Amino acid sequence: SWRTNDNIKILGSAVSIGQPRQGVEKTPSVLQAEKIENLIPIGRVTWVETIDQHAYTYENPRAGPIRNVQDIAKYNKILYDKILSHLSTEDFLLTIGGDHSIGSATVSAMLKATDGNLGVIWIDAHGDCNTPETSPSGNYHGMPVAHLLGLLQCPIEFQWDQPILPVTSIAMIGIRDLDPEEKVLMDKIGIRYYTMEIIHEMGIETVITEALKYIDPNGTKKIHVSFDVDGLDPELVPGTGTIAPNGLTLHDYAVIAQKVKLTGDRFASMDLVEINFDIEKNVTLDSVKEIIRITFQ
Ligand code: Z70
Ligand code: MN
Ligand code: MN
Ligand code: MN
Repeated sequence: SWRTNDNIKILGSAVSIGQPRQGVEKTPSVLQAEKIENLIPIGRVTWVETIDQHAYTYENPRAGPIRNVQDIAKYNKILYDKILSHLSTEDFLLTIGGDHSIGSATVSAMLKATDGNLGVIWIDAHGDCNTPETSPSGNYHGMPVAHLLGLLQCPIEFQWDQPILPVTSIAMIGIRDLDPEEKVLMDKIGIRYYTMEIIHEMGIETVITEALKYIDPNGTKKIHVSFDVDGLDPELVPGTGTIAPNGLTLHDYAVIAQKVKLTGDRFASMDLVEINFDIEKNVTLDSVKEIIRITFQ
């Protein structure tokens, strides 16, 4: 099996303020009650803590072109600091959301922890590359990648000296629902993304092999996987806020995970986000459990 000496630290990120639907913030406590840690056969697994958005946020529903921006900024700074304080180099960090707004905090923290020596695989139906100017929704969960790349003008609360992610350090897989201006921006900056169409053409194994080579040409970086479950097909994950048909299969994810795990202890961290059991529980929970098994077996 894979990396038996490492400690797996699970951090719950009970946050929904990056998008409009309630429910996604309950996922860490549901998965803790389900004892998903028992599905992880390697290392010593601990639930470190769950960071509740309500403990840190204040009423400020619409402050400018990013909804809840002050609240998200405050929450993400706390998450970023907690990751850096809890994480040691021997740990694997699994952050369970919550919506994908947390992705800018987790990746920033990993960039800081690795001195920038980090490659990111972003599994998603969406590009998450909107800026306030291109976003049709104003929802920050559609913006964390743009933020990581330094493309967002953010209020001072959102600027705490986060490192910027070079555009060549991220590859996106499963993409099939881009907003028109978001796509223009993504193509302009040349971010690497593999659409479902391309995946069907190339095959998932070639895609993940090429993606890893692209973000980490010398095979020396730590690898972070940010997994938005809407990257999977909605038949597998009906319990998510923004459904996009014709997604990845669990077998596709197994191939991705297999290649990522071949990096050994350089595979350092993962986000699991946008799971909303208020929308659907049975099928979605089965798929989430399968994701955990595939990742850690
Ligand atoms: C759209 C927006 C989105 C989910 C990201 C959707 C964003 N592009 N939705 N992840 N689940 O509002 O920016
Ligand atoms: Mn998405
Ligand atoms: Mn996303
Ligand atoms: Mn397919």
